[in-house]
Parts: sequence; C-alpha cells; structure tokens
Amino acid sequence: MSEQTPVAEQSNAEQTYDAAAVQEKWRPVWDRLDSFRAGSAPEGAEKRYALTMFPYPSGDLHMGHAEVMALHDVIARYWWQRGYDVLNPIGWDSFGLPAENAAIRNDEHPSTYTYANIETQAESFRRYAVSFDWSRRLHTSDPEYYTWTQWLFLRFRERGLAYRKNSPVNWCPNDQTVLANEQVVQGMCERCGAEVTKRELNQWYFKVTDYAQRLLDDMDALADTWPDRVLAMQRNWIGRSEGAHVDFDIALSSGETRTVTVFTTRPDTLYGATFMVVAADAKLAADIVAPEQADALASYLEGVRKATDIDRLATDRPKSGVDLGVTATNPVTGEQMPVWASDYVLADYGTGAIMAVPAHDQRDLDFAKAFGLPVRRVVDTGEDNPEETYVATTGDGTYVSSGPLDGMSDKVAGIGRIIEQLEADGRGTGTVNFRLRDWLLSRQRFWGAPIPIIHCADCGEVAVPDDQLPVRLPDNLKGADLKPKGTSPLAAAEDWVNVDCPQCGGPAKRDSDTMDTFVDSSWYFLRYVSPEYTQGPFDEEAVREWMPVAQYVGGVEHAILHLLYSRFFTKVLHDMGMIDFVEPFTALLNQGQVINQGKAMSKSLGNGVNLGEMIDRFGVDAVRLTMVFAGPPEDDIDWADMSPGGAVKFLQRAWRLSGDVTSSPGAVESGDLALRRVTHKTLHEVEQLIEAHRFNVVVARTMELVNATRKAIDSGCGPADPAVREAAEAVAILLSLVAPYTAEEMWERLGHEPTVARAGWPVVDPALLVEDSVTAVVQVQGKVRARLEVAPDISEADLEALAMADPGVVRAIDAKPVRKVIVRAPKLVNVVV
Ligand code: ANZ
Ligand code: ZN
Repeated sequence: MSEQTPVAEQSNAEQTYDAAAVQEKWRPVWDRLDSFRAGSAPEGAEKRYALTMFPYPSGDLHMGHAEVMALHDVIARYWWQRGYDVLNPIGWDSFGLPAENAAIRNDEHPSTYTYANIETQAESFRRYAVSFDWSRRLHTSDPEYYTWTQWLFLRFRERGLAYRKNSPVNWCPNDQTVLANEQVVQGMCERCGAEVTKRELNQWYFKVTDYAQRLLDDMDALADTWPDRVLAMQRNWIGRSEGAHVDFDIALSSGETRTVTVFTTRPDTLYGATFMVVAADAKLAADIVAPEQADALASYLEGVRKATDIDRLATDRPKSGVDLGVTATNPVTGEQMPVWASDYVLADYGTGAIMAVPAHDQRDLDFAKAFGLPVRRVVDTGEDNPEETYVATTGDGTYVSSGPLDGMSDKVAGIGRIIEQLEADGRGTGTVNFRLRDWLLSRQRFWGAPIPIIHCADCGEVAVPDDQLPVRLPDNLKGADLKPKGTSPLAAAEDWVNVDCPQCGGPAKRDSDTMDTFVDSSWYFLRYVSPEYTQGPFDEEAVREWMPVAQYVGGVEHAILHLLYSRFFTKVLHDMGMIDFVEPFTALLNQGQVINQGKAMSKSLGNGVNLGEMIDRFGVDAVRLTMVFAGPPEDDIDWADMSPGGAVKFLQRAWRLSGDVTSSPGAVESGDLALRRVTHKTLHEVEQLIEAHRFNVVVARTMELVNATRKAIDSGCGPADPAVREAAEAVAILLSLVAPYTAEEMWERLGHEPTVARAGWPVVDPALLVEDSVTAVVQVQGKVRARLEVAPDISEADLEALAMADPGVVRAIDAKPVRKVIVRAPKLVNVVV
C-alpha cells in the first residue's frame, strides 16, 4: 500500500484527471438529475428490487461497507442499464446498544449520537455514489417507523404469536441485561465479554416455533438462489429431529406417582434404557427430588447456572450429576431405573428429560461409567460390546434383548414398531422436535421500540390502543438515567411508566421492556416500498408491485437470525392476508470480508484501514473498482494484497480513450470488424457474468476491451474509426457499473449528456459474436494425429465424434480397445488406448 495517487502529467499520452475534482464536479449534477428514483423507468418497465442490508449507525462507513456497497451497486446499476425499474433503497437500523452505551458515557440522549452518525454515513454513501433512491430513506428509531413495529407486535399478539413467559434467560451481569442465545459467544456476552449467567425473568417471546416446519419447507424454493451454506445454517438452526415422546412413571418420595415424558430420537433402544436423566436446572428436577437429596441438588445447581449450553453438551467434558433418590419405571421392561439430574441434559430442549441408553449413546455411557450405572446393549452392531469397552455403538445392527424387536435389523422399522406399541399402550407417541426456540424479543434497555402493553392490576395485560401508537420513548432521559438497574431504565422513568389503564382508567404501568433490534430489521424491506405510508406498516398495493426482493446482498453474519426472523415475519404477514408471497428474498448474495494482512481488521491488532483515507488517496472509483476486482464476491479481500494504485492507472487509461475518439456521436454500424467483435463479445459475456455474480471477471473483460481499443487507436484502424467510438462508449457503460465518476467523465468527453448511468445497455449484434472456427488438436497416446477446424461452441460429444471419425486417428488407434477419451471442447481430444 505504498502507491501514491499519480501526479497529473500534461503530456498527451499520459494525460490524467483529478479524481477528487471529478467527484466534486458530478455530485451536484447527479443530485439534480435524481436518476435512481424508483418508478422513473419508462412505463411498462419490469420492476426489480435490489436490497442491501441496511447499516447500523456506528461511526463512519468502513471498508466492509465499501465492499458490500460496491458489489451490490454493480447489480442495481446493471439493472437500470438493462431498462428495469429499480428500487434500491437505503436506511438505518438505528436502535441498539452502542448508541445507548455512548449516551451513558457522554451524558447524552442516544438519539444525539445516532442521528449524528447517520448524517455522517449518509454523506459518505453519497460521495461513494451508490445508486440509492434517497427519497425512501428510513430510520428504525423514528417514531414514524417504530409506530408500525409496535402495531405489528400487537397484531402478532392477537394471533397468539407474541406472549410472555417466565423462564431462565441468559443474563449479562455487566450490561445488566438479558441476552438472546445468539448474543452469548462461548459463554461470554457478545458485546462486553463478561461471563454470562442465568436468571429467571418474565419475558416477551415471538412464537417462531409455530412456523418451524414452514421455515424449513419453504427453503426448497431458495435452493438455486441462496448460498448453500446459508440454507444449511438455517436448517441446522431449525434442527428438525424425528423421534418419540415416551412416558415414564416416577414413584415420588411422597408416595404419589408422576408421569415424566422424555424426547428420544431412538425409541427403538428403549429396552436398553437403564436410567433417566433430568436437566438439573429444570423445574422438574426440584419437583421430583427426594427430600434427602434436595441439598445435594441445590449445591450442584450453583455450578450449573454458570455453564453455557455449549459447555454442557460437549462430549469430552467430565460428567457430573446428582442422584435424585427416586426411580422411574421403564414402560416396556417394567424395570425400576434410577433418576439423576445432570447438566448434560438441557432444560429447554425436547422435554428437559431423557431416557439414558448408555450402550448406544456416548454421553449416557460416560455418565454410567462415572456413577456405576448399568449398561445394556440392545443393538448388536458386530462391534465390541460397549458394556465392556465403554465405547457406545451407534450404528445399525440386529436388535437383542429387545422383546418384539429381537432379530430385526432395520432401524426405521424398529422405531416404527416401538412407536406403534407405545401408542397402543398409551405410553408414548411419535413426534417431531425442533431445536429452534421461540424468539426472546424483550430487552431491558432504553434505545429500542417500547413494547406497547400496559399492565393493570385489575385488567392484566392491556394492549395500547392503535390510535395511541406510537408509544414514544421519553426524550428527557440521558446519561446516568439510562444506566441499567437490573430492569429497564424505562421502569424508573416515573412520569413515563405510570399511566391510566386504557380499559378501566385505573392506575397502571407501561411495559418497560423494549424490543430486540432484530424486530425492527425483520420488516424494514417492506417499509421501503412506501416509507411515508400512514395507513399501515406498508402500502399493500406497492408491495405487490415491487416485492419480493429480487436480490438481497449482505454479510454472512446474518445467515441465521436476521434472515430467519425476516422469513418468519413474511410468513405471518402472508397469513394475515397483507402480502401474497411467503419468502421475502428471492436471491441472496453474501460478500466476503475485507481483512488486512490475513486477519480481520481490529483496533487491538492495529491493522485497521480507514476508508476515508483510501478515498482521499485513490478516489472513490479506484476503491470501488479494487473491491469489485479483488476476486469472487463471496471471497475475503485482503487489503494488503490489493493495488488501488493499479486501479487508478487503469481508470486513467480508460478515461484517455474518451479523449482520443475523433468521430462524432451517433449510431455505429460499420468500422473495424476485429474491434467491433471484441466490443460485442465483451458486452455479451458481461451479461452472463453479472447474472452469475462474477463481477471481478466483468472488470477483467473491461480491461481487455480497453487494451484492444488502445491498440486499435495506436496501431490499428486509428481514432477516427467508428468502431473505436463504439468500443470507448462500451467501456464507459461498463465502467458505469463500477466506477461511476470516471464513466460519467468519459461519457461527457464522448459528446454525451449525463448521465451515463441511465444511457442504456448497448444492443449486442449476434452477427458479431460468431467466430468462424477454431483448431482442435486430436492426440492418440500423446501424439498429435489430427487437427480439426471446428465451431468454437462445438459440444464435447460432437467434437469426440468428429475426432474418432478422422482417418488419421482411426489409423493411429489401429483397432486397439480405447480405454479413455478426454475431450476439452473446442480445443483438444486425447485418446488413450
Ligand atoms: C435415547 C437415545 C438413545 C438417544 C440413543 C440417542 C441415541 P437430536 O438429534 O439433537 O434431537 N436428548 C433429548 N433431549 C435432550 C436434552 N434436553 N438435552 C440433551 N440431550 C437430549 O437429539 C435427540 C437425542 O438427544 C435424544 O435421543 C436424547 O437421547 C438426547 F442411542 O434418547 B436419545
Ligand atoms: Zn385496568
């Protein structure tokens, strides 16, 4: 990164332009033209919605923004050139913790920090020349936006999809707030790094689990247009398991019997269940524990509360637990099985209790070994007996000691058979279990959309009437008022929290939780189609016109939650009859990361790269071009390996073409055939490359076209040939996707009015795409036996047939059996005999 911006030289061949001056020149012109307003394409143009994940307003834009915006803009700008009516909006995901923490530090209201940053970022986006429709700008922290977030919450609640329950939640003792599972990273708070503990709280949830199966099924339609890895992550997160619920009777110390249900994916191993394990932190454990074991359970629990789910499920962790002092009856063998509590069983998965089959589940076996519990093999896999080896066998085999299953060896049949029997006896049922949990959406923080509920001693939970929305955040709190005090800072804001009950008029209190910011971002893409709409969250007619989103571009860090929640919201809105599609994002592209010297940029490593500095040094276009040219969009970009100085040089070369053209503007129908062919082939190929998201190759092809044009000017047909104009104009249009300032400057020098961005894609002449022929070489045993003149697009099969029929090849094969024919159409056939 030692390049400097080339100093302008005055000799004609080395003529250059000043990137900063060109930026300043075109920005006001573009502002006036307002060329990217959705709906501005000619009547009848097909509509396409290009969406990039909206930013969080933390400081100024950084290299990551610059990358995603450059890539995303290639698509949006290409669509405009192709004549589509494009919706490419921008807004801010402007609620959230960082603004609140900054406000506490600086004794401000979070809005001060938030809106100042938004202005900074907006200015940078404009300078970066992303083709946004600025008239659609929205901020999720505006009351005009969050009134509808609240409205949606109330509609969800009416449908039974928003509810409150008491449950153990992740608690950050430092931020004094509840964390969603995904905010806990290796047992630490994602934001501050403090060790996360558990705490019981009454929380709001969205019932995503009602949609688990549909979230899974509808992914089939995305198979070709979403990255496989994102679909896999979503599938895994939803985590569908087929199995059974099996009921066990437990004889309590009190003499009563309590039925406990377990979830198992292997009901066929029920004859091998030799003990039961209950999640130590489940209420069930405390309910059934024998009095003499209650103290042991309580002290064990102390340690459990500190462990994370990931630790708890780790197979290599020494097993720990407490005997609960009661026994359960195995419903098929009638045996009494001891009941234990342990942390390797999770309270909120399945039923929070398992039947342990130590012979065929390693964690159960480790537990059995640690506490001397019985092990019984019920599937003989042909491997050594786990009763002796303490290595659980999990594969297929023949059932043994398993009553009616004995002798069977088909697992699926075995599972079916046991479920049948359990159902007949009323001891269980086949079931499907999901790993997906309901979405914990309430936060005990200030800077979010208040939950529009009022709690009344007489009426209970009362919804804020629609005509009283939004429930506005108080604007008189700042600094220390916002410090978490175990509950929401809003709970302490007396004049805000105390209200009259909308139902009975008696004294009541507002719900003081705010919503997870993922709620805000689960529907913003719908708001963009009609951001000023006041009759509902969005104009249904406008949504029908524009949606679903044709192309969504953003980071893979949102592969699970944001996308899952947006898909959930979309399905609910569909069920409410407000929209007629079930998936919000037809296609998804995840860009890689911008790293530096092999590592993620970070303050502590001191390897951060400042975007503003890069732009000052190399210009917007060179930075954008570098981002796009770096490699396939999905790959990481190591900025240390990039050459923005090289991009500057290339852009100058391209720009110089526009000054060399001497013919006047007008349709080109003749001229140097070789150059015309290159131009048309380039345009044609680029069309396909963009569809395939191979934007880096688009840049490479543009560079080749620049070289070919330069050659034609200097040592070919000369600058007056119409083919040179055609080529230079094609370069300007290609560059308008990546380097808009240079492209506009070229366009002007070529004698056109702005803006090149809406010039329209040149019509490709198919007659200029056919190459006459290419030479294919045919080798037999490594020796060239024939050269064939074939069409460049010949199929592998046709080429092979031609080769095998060639007399020279036939002679060389000499009737020997052909072992292998390797065909690389259109250039090579290799025959091995
Ligand atoms: C008996 C059994 C025998 C099991 C066997 C497995 C193998 P997935 O596939 O992830 O759904 N399990 C059930 N609830 C659990 C909980 N709350 N905490 C920890 N483990 C739990 O896993 C389901 C299997 O995980 C269930 O099937 C149960 O163990 C365990 F040879 O039951 B199995
Ligand atoms: Zn009331």
